[in-house]
Amino acid sequence: MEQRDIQLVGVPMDSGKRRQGCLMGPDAYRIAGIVGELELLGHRVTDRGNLAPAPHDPDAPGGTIFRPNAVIGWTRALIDAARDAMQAGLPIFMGGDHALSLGSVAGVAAQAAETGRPQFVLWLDAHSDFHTPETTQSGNLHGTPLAYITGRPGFDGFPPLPCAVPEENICIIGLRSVDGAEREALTASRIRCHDMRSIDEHGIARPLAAFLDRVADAGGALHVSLDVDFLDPGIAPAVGTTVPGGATFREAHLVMEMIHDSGLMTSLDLVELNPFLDERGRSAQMMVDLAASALGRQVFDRPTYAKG
Ligand code: 6HN
Ligand code: MN
Ligand code: MN
Ligand code: MN
Repeated sequence: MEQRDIQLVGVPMDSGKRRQGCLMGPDAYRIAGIVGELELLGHRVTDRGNLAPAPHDPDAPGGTIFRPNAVIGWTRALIDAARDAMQAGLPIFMGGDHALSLGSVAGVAAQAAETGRPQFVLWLDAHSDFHTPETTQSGNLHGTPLAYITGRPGFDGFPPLPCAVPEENICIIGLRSVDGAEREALTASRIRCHDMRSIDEHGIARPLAAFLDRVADAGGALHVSLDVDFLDPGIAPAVGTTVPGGATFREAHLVMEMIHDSGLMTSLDLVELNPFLDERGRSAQMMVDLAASALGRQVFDRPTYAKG
């Protein structure tokens, strides 16, 4: 198995939504043993510690958008941190809420462009996170990263996007909660969407395999953004935006195992874990196990068993 230089980037970001707690995420992943689990697989692991937002104007209380300036500061810091970490190996962004992906994806895409590789994004989420600051009803910017990284307008004051990700290079799997304005924009876009109804009918492997084939054919870099609420709340309760009917234990692991087998993943977000809502650390552990599966952990890796 290929040994990777894994770069852990802690992002204790909580400004993407009103319900607080995601800032404890990076430490929860550390306590759940993410370093040791990845080292067990033969990888070199560097924990780069926790990031801080770049200096930014204070946010006025009230306002329709929650803490826009803090999110701008985080996005600025993340774009630089992501480019840096990409040069050193395979970054894992340990969130923090999903607003961190404005910066993580913008940064890795800029780095890929410099090396001449097209950027692809696999979005594993109950939500499409395709609002702009103009269409969001909640005012929570964790619902906007896919709009920012595809270059949709409305992100005034945010760092200019170094390199937009083409819509046709994005695949969302796990959808079951999409707002009206997002639905309209998604339908008009070239983003590939696979909702839970279609996963129920056709399985999760086929759409994923088709997407991975496209990444491979294009010689692309693959960023995977894993939102805790992709998973069914019964197996991962530690998230503020649970939606029933999510991915099962095996569906989620199969996705990560197929990603590993493809050898295509170049960066990973682990987002939306709110340890305050967890039950004895099980959601944190599940996310660490999924990261390990994407990096080579096998369900069954003893060929001697096959002999019966
Ligand atoms: N997430 N569409 C809802 C909103 O508030 O805009 C939910 C967003 C969830 C965000 O999944 O990271
Ligand atoms: Mn999300
Ligand atoms: Mn979500
Ligand atoms: Mn697809």
